[in-house]
Amino acid sequence: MKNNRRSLLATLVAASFVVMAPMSAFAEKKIVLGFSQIGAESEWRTANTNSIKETAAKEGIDLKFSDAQQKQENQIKALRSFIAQKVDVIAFAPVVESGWDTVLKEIKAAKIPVILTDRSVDSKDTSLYVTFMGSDFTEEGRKAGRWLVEKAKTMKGDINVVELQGTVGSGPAIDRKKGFEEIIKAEPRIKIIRSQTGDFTRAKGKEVMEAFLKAEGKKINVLYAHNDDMAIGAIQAIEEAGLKPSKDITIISVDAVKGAFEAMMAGKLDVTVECSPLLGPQLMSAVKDLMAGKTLPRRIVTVEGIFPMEVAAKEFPNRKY
Ligand code: GYE
Repeated sequence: MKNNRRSLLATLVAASFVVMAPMSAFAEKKIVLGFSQIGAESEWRTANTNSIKETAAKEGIDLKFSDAQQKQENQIKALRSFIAQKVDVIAFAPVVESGWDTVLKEIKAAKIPVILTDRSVDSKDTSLYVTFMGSDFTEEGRKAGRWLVEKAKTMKGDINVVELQGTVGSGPAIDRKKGFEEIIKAEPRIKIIRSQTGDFTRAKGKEVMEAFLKAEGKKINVLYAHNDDMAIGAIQAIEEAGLKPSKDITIISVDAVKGAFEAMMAGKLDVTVECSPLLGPQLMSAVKDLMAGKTLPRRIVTVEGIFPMEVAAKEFPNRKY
């Protein structure tokens, strides 16, 4: 009898293990994050993708990563597939600002929280997303403008600027233009004589700079590029036209990727405004906070600086992207 009881107890304990095992596996269920990336148009974007993938792996978050190849329609498709997969959280870097309301409403109806990273949307209904984390692009434009207004003190006569804009309709292109224009107004000698998109890529930056040089030639004193990749492409065009970057044309850009530091150390780029792509850690911690029921701040701004050519060699070893 005693033995029987013992074996019954043993059976019960064993059975409870069988029941417990899948339960504990359930308790450890990974957070599933759907992330829609813009593409791989620049050094910045590659560093951003790596930061997100590496941090998700480190934090044990199950990342469903989708690359939209610079197309909004691909991003919308990816977002809809995240709804179908019932992910826990959706994050994305919207390629342009407009045209997201319909899909954002679908996500809201599915009760999935949305985090905007890097770029924002222009939706009037701000309840469609929880937070926007990323840089202040207007301030980046202002920093570029302030550097030029200061530099103008050492320059004579009219200062003709050509501008390479980022992707049409994107937050950074709109705001970097706005911030720059706001500041250069203070110095009437500074004039933007041509402004066109180079789509944030080296190839397009080079192509458009060639066209600027054909049309304006030696009249060009300054190039303001909305990112380093376009500036690097343009440097090639300037050299191929027989001119000297930085000496004949002052060059200002944004991002502060390693390629820009190399160009500064070679004396070909004058200054780059920092824009950090290393958003992985703050994104993953926001995802975890959300899942733990915490409230996130509506706006999380990345802190960043500006690097002129003179400090490039000293700063280069510290650069992480
Ligand atoms: O400056 C550019 C990239 O959205 C801040 O996108 C980002 C921009 C970055 O392609 O290099």
